[in-house]
Amino acid sequence: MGLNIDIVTIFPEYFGDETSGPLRTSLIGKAAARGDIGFQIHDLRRWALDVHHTVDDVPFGGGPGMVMKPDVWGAALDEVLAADGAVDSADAAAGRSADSGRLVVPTPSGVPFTQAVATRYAAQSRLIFACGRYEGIDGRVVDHMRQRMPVDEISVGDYVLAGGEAAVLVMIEAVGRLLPGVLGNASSADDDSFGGAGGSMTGLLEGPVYTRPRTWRGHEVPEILLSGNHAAIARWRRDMALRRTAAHRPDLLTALELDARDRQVLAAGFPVSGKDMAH
Ligand code: 6GU
Repeated sequence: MGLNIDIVTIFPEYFGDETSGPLRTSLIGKAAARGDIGFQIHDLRRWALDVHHTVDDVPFGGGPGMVMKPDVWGAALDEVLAADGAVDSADAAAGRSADSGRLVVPTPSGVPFTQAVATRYAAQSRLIFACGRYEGIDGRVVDHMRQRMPVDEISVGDYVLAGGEAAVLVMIEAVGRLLPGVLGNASSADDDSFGGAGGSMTGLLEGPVYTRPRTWRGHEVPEILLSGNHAAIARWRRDMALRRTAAHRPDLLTALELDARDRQVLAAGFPVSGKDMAH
């Protein structure tokens, strides 16, 4: 019951403390307060045994930057894995401990993090995130850990971050909102961009949304949204989603089953209501 998350990092302060910071804020913070998700942050330098708490060294073969030491990471992961994942109070009362879970290594050379990966992670009982910095972690650490447990090397996008910490927060937010009881409106996950199993918007980017007032700085809310015709509104929303997907992410269209109406909407051109973001 619940998801137990361990994070090993040289910047534990990045993740805040027991009462404040990104893991105690908003939906994730409430889930943590309820015990639906638990966090244990570990400072990698605890396992660096020299006086300078060294965690990195020069790369074999030469080249720029530094590589994180396998002995330090090995000791850290051995100890974190040997401890049970933090268990919520219901688990503790029932004598349940978390299983060894999955090791997730954020890296720009990983496989892409997608909504499907987030959904798989939300069904786990334990995730251990190993945050690399510098040029990365000695490759033997992942090779060794793969012999002991499932290991995922994951990228959150085609750009390079200075370390895995921000990527871990991205993944936790995507996973956390999928946990039972976390999302305020259970159906809103299905309507999201990339959301939902089988809704009319599956695989599409979401179109624009509107609230009051009906007129703002001369811009009107689309008339159809005021019509009360729910079928027509659903069709309009799909049309807008199709156009936005074609404009922003044409690569996603190839995976969709388009009907005749969909094709007609797309042939009519690309104007995306709500104005384009990129200039
Ligand atoms: Cl997961 N880590 C780092 N350092 N850079 C990234 C990334 C992860 N995903 C994209 N860029």
